[in-house]
Amino acid sequence: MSINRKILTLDEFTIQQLRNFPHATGELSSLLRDLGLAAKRVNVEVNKAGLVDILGDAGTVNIQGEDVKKLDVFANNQFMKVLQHGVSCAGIASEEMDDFVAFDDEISKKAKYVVMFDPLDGSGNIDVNISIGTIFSVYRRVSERGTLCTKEDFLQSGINQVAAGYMVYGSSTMMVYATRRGVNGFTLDPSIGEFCLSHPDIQCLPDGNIYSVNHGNFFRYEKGVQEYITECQKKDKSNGGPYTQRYIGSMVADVHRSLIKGGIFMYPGTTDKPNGKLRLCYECNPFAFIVEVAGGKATNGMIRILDIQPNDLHQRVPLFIGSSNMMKELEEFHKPQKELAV
Ligand code: AHM
Ligand code: MG
Repeated sequence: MSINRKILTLDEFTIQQLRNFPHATGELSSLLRDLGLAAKRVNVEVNKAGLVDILGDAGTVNIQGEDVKKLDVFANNQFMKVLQHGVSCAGIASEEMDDFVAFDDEISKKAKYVVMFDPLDGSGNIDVNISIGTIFSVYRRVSERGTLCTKEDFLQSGINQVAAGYMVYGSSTMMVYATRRGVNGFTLDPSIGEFCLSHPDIQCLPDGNIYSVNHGNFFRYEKGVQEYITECQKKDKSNGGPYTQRYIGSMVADVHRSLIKGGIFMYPGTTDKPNGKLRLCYECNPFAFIVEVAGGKATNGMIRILDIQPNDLHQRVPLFIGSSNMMKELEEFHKPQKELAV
């Protein structure tokens, strides 16, 4: 049997990247490997989700006598534990938890990075067999190594991200991550249980013809957003339209599609929720970093997402993200009022 040695696994790829930087310590590579491991464990449970529903709901006991945990709690624990046991992470903050966690052991205290994550984004879609995902962000800590990490380590603007990525648990399972050097995508090969490089050097096309937004909220959006959405529908063949509307309701899947095929994803503010729904630190910053490294753009309608200084771990911001020319087009219509700015 011939083995295709041209395909790199995630581990091989991160080690290869490391060789280009003689002074690199390998801490980021080891952290990415840890995240990949947690993702594989979560993937197994996501695939069993339907079965678990038959065997017992969250809060009950399964046939092995173990507690059946809600999948998002399970995912949260997997990512937290794997990072705690690793050597590169001083602490985490998660969309699932009110406050950050500083790892209180000697190895973690010496670690260089902190990680923020949304362990299972789009978890409302689990019951209906629709793609869901994990989103993560890696920052270099600003507190002194050797001590417990602090809130300031987490409340950094997105521009300071060292790496960011996401996993999609979908028709196949993928891990995509970005560093300043580029965005690369890996698909889980279930036969060997490894993420394999399948989408090297992902570029976000400057143009696209898919827009992604919750139309149900249309009458709650600002006028400029409404006008842009209407413009997407009005375009004729001569100017590339009408655009196609796609909205899965799992940000990971919707933005992944925009990244691969070109497109724009929007979660604007509404009259009742002026800052929208999505969290700056767990959802918007990581995707803004990935999409910008790939050549796209991300704003809150006023300023670049990556320039926003977070003041709360769970703060929400409106999000507009995607292909650079579509973002330019949006900006012609959407000139929001200052009072909606962060
Ligand atoms: P969650 O973190 O509670 O899963 O919510 C985030 C999700 C995103 O993945 C998705 O884009 C959005 O919520 C959909 O919200 P809505 O149903 O309001 O359109
Ligand atoms: Mg989420």
